Amino acid sequence: MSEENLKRTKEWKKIVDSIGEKSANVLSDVIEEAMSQPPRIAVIGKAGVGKTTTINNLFSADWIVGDIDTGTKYSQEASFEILSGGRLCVVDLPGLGEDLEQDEINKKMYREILPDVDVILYIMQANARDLEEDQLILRDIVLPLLSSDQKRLVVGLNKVDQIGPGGWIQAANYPSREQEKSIRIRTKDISEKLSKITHISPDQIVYFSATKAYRLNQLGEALVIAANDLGWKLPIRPKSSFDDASRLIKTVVNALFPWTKTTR
Ligand SMILES: Nc1nc2c(ncn2[C@@H]2O[C@H](COP(=O)(O)OP(=O)(O)OP(=O)(O)O)[C@@H](O)[C@H]2O)c(=O)[nH]1
Ligand SMILES: [Mg+2]
Repeated sequence: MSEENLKRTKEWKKIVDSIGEKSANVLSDVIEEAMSQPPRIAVIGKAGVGKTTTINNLFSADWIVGDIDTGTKYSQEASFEILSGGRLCVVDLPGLGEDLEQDEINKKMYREILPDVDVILYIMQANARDLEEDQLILRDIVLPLLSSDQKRLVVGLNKVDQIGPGGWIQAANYPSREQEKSIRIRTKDISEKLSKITHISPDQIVYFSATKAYRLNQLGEALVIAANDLGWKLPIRPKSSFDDASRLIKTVVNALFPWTKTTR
């Protein structure tokens, strides 16, 4: 809403009556300035977990991905329009755990950048067995930077398409029933282990696959909710790419793969 329109509302009159016109104008300037700066999200995690791929597929970006070695060497930042309206500023950071010397540089970068962002998206691999390093990074680096503000954290459990038993159904671009069951069991186990070291709610932990664009909608939604909690700057939630499919395609997909209905 423009400042001009705001000043025509009943609410504006109420504010002026209660705090006076001068204070109300200061308040409106502060709100306008805050609204003009989109919420900032930093994406962090161990090397190669899919941080850049997630940003590329969530926001239609085109940043370099590391298929065989380090993908992101320096921090990169851009602002993206989100489907439902509003903008988000995203900072992609290099991953940890690849090289001792480089880790020190990257940890310093994390400590400099993370206190200034609204939301931290910590990505880890749901298909990996070893959680210890992620737990240590969360406990020793991320949580101290969040202090009491753990609502600023979203944990993304990526690469669920690689979890078995069960496999990915290419035609439906969806996990088979068996794989979906494995995904639920595995991600529940990870969430329980994470909740021992963080006090974040289950809604802040989202499993997904960046390359398959599976549950990216849920991830986007968790980010918007986390940003709104602090920034209240985004109008509504992101929508799913499935929302854009034709009625016929939706009917066919829902008939063939009925279990996908509730989670799309
Ligand atoms: N199977 C599968 N592979 C994925 C997924 N997401 C990312 N990858 C692959 O993981 C590799 C690393 O992806 P990146 O996006 O570069 O990972 P990153 O965390 O940004 O890596 P660094 O910047 O080097 O820390 C690439 O080969 C991606 O294609 C996923 O959901 N499923
Ligand atoms: Mg990267």
